[in-house]
Amino acid sequence: MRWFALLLIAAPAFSAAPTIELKVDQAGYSTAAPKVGLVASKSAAKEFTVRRADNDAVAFRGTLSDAADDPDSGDRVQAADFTKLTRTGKYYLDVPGVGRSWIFAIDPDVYARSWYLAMRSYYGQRCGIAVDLGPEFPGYKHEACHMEGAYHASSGKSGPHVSKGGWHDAGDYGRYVVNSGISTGTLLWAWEMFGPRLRTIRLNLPESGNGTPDILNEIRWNLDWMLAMQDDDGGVWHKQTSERFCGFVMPEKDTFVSYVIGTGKEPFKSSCATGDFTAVMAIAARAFRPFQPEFAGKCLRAARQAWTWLEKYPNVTFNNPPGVATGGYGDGNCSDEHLWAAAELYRTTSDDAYHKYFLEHYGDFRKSIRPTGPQSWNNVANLALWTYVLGNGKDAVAAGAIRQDSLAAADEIVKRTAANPYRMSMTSRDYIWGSNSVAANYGMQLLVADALRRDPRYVEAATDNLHYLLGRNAFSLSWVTQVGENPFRHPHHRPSGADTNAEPWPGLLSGGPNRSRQDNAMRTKLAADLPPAKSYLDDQEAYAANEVAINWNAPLVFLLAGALGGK
Ligand code: G3I
Ligand code: 9MR
Ligand code: ZN
Repeated sequence: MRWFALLLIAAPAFSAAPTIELKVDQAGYSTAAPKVGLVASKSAAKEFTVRRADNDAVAFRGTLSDAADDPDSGDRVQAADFTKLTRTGKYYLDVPGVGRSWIFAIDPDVYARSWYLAMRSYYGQRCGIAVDLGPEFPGYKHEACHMEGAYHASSGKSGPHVSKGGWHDAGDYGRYVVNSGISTGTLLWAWEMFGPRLRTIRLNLPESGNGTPDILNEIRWNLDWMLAMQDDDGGVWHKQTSERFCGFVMPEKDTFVSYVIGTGKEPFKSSCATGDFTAVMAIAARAFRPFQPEFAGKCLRAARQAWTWLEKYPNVTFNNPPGVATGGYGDGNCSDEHLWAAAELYRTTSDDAYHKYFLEHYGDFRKSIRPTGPQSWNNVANLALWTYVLGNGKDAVAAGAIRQDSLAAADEIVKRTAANPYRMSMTSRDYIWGSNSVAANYGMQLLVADALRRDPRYVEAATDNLHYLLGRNAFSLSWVTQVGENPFRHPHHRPSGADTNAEPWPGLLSGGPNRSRQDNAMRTKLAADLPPAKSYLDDQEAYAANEVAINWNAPLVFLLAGALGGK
């Protein structure tokens, strides 16, 4: 017995399984950045060590902070600050009496892999082409899908419609212009803001090596589909989906007709879709000009034409027509999309007409730049306002006001983030469907503020939201598939559910906790009275908590781009 007891005492820390009571960013921490892990435990611990993953040697010793109660999770949280540890390597946190954490890295370019996977996930979402993630991910492939489309009666047209590419929206195979709008816009912004460091990153796409940066190659796949959704009169149809969701099959096995769906009455196209389309095509015109000038010209012509339609029909909202049950992305107010269209067109062309529209209307939206509630698929006013200042909008009063609002909101978010025991920017009310994208969009908001006035606090708070998504959360889960040692594994994602691979498709962000429990899995499988941050389960059935979506991945890509090493 005696020798056995001794063995237990002397057992190296690594033999224990990691505990969810310890929370770290499972991708890791940049060498020069603040590095904090969290402890949420009933046992009152005081000391911690950071150990090397390869030999358990102690690399850092520290004292835990006092515990703070977090009402959103119900946890009592202490912080383990090891910012001073700067040696490149792989480590874990060890807290006597609590346990050890999952492994994390310290590295000058610690998010390179995560960025690659998160951005490349769009390639996996491609519709209309055979996809194969290659030798790196054997078995992750699907055949060309949804190659034929048709006009739905609600579109005002009939007959076949050439179905051109695009990305599957989410865990379903629909393609929705409104959601494509903020997703593609956010990715294009990532390019515009962090281009120098993204330019040479190879995503191993069919187009790689064609002289265009791969991030733009991937974005173009969706732009071509969006262009195909524009009618001859300039208006843009709302979505292209089947009439109802198919089962959990691979995309090429989805035999439902892929319809171009409209509003069911004149003018058939919707204003929110057309506004988002205009903005995105205007940005694309700027981004593609140096690489594919002809395509850039096509995007700009399409944007101008869409603008003309929008001026004529500013208030056509979309609701699913009878017989259609796929996603709605219904938004009752398209004036923010209209403003975004004006702002991006002005930034691209400097034309007076767009400027005039912007100046006449931006005042109505100033409250959109606020400390709670960042941009989202149905609220793009922030993007409109920011693009004006980022693009050197000429009116000093407007530009000054927007700058002021942006910095004041960011200051407030920084304060709130520092005061949150989990060190991220979410409020109790932010745990909605797709809440992880709210965290990511706060991060983006902070990085935009940093672009307006450099402030390390903004970058730090933005990165804190990234840490939350990558494991420093109530579940100690990395909410990005195949990133980190303990990622979530059961996304509501048809290819992941239908294929035979053990792990889900890589690089996808989970929707995250949803206090409203808007699906049956959440309603029936979760304990009653969970606090908002804990209203989550890693279950394929739980589409209101565990689906993935292109508009959720996009701010993650933006945030990761901001955290990449390099220029
Ligand atoms: O904004 C309100 C908030 O004020 C309120 O406190 C809260 C209470 O639940 O609700 C918030 O609104 C929610 C809204 O998302 C926020 O954007 C709604 O409840 C919620 O139902 C709505 O969910 C949307 C969902 O479709 C259902 O319509 C998601 O945003 C949207 O991302 C999701 O999109 C689906 C597509 O339709 C189909 N493809 C998959 C995709 C992802 O799940
Ligand atoms: O898979 C669908 C998902 O993409 C949507 O976000 C969600 C809400 O609209 O709906 C999912 O489809 C479910 C449908 O609404 C109800 N029957 C089960 C479907 C999931 O297999
Ligand atoms: Zn498809």
